[in-house]
Amino acid sequence: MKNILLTTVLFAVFMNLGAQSFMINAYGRQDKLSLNGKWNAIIDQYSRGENKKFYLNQTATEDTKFFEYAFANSMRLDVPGDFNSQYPELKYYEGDIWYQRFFEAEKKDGKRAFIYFAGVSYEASVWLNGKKVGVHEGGFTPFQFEVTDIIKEGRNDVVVKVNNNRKKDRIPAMNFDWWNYGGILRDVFLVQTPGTYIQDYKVQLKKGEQRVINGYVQLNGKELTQQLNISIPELKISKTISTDNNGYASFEVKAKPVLWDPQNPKLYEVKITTSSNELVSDEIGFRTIEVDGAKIVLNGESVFLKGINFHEEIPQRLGRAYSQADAAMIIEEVNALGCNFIRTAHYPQNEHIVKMAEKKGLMIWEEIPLWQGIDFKNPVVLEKAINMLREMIYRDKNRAGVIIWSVANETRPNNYRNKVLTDLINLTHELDDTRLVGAAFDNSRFNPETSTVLIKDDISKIVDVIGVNEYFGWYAPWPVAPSEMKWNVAADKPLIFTEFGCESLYGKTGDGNKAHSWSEDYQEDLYKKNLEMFKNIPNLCGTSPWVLFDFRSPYRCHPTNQEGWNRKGLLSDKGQRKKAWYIMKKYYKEMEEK
Ligand code: GCB
Repeated sequence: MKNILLTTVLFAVFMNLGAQSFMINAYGRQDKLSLNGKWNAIIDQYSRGENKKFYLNQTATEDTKFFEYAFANSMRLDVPGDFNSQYPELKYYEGDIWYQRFFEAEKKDGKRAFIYFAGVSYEASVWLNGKKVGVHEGGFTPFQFEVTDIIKEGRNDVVVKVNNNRKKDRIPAMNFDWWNYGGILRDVFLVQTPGTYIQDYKVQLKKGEQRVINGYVQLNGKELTQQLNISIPELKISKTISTDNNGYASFEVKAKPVLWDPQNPKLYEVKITTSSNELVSDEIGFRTIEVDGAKIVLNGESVFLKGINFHEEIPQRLGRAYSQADAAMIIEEVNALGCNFIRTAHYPQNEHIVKMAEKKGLMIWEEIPLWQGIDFKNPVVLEKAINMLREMIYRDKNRAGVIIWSVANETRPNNYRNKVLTDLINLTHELDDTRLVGAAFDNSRFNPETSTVLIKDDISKIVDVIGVNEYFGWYAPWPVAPSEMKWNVAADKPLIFTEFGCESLYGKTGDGNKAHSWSEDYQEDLYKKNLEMFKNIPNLCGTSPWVLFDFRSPYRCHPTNQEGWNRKGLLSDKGQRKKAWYIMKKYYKEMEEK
């Protein structure tokens, strides 16, 4: 009975997720129509829209009929973009919002059509011309639905119901320290492909080799056995391969690429062409990343990660970041601090950010939103986490910049959590043996008898890299002088401080010894103390302060110091540099000179 119940539950999850693999690199496709722009929208606070068939977008024609909704003349929302930041009355809104727009399409003989969403938070249900095409759960990864048989020549009508309620079985769950932005957050396209198209590919250095590129191509369609060409013109590589009955072909070529690294983030144009003349192009870098004892080794040389965390948010606009211009603004501030590493906290951020970071020589820690408070007991949650992990790795496996996949942030040991994280770590290694697997822990503890910080957590033993979030001087007082603290946390493997810091209000001066002064002076002093402590940690391989900008969070209620902002930014919400910024800048400059 228990098994039947479990099977039913898991089946329900897969049905719900729609589980259609999206095409990799939609941005690199030849035939795509942007569906960005103004969409009509209806607020549906009590979730009556499905019952009332909003997706049919009807207007009354008979004298005896009427409809209590209409997209025509309704409110308008920009896509991409979160809805919370677009109207004052939506600031705190959590629930259903229905989006609708018309678009003109050309129906092309023999071609397939897909509606592709780069990210909708948190759940999207999609209808085209009145027919339901699917549902996707998870706010930070792409999804697509095939609409070949539904799309019409001329005017088409697409309707999306977006829901951003927080729920116990969602990821993240009921509570999280950032704004619960809902909406069609990222780009939307109609992509048209040949009958058989390139669904997926991987082109990377072979594990442990600097002179061998390998990978695969996966086709989707009826003509699965084809000849494909993979070329990297600058490396004078042009290789023809044949796919098998399942549309799959792997390949391996010798090559002497200039390796991607932060000083020279070299990317090569890679083109994949099928017999039906589909061409997908990408820009791909080649590098190796390994762990050697307690060191992180990039292209054979040990590297120190000079990092920073940020949310996918433009604080000056009080909303989510979604465009290339937004990515440029954030990455420019990362560069100004002298970083070579970012942690895209706490979820996969949009591809503009990931690609721009890679182009600017930043190594990336990418994470699924398994953030505190997760209901690990519920098997449905494990299935959702697996799906999010698969989608993140699937989307970004060709990005040389991504060096670490992280499975969680701040989860406390118990049997259920240990089982879920173990499954996720094993799966990550299985899906990608060329990158490192990490997680961020907040359960290291100071032992006063030995003046040593230790961790007791079985999961810390099975990650490749351990991330520690430590808030001495803020959530916990300094137990002894920072220079007297010893660290023995996973001493045999690389340790990164994935978070440290404290709040300060830009422009506030005050007592550098008092946390409740909320002053830049206190924050500056806390940073100095941390840097002092870092000197005595032999396995320290990187630091990533929390956080680049002040960011919006309903957690943060102090009426004058916070006003709905987490104030741990090195930059204020207006982008002004706080005193601690200069401390970190100097530290990273010194690390560069070492
Ligand atoms: C943490 C969390 C981060 C929070 C931060 C804070 O440990 O990982 O998401 O925003 O602390 O400011 O408390």
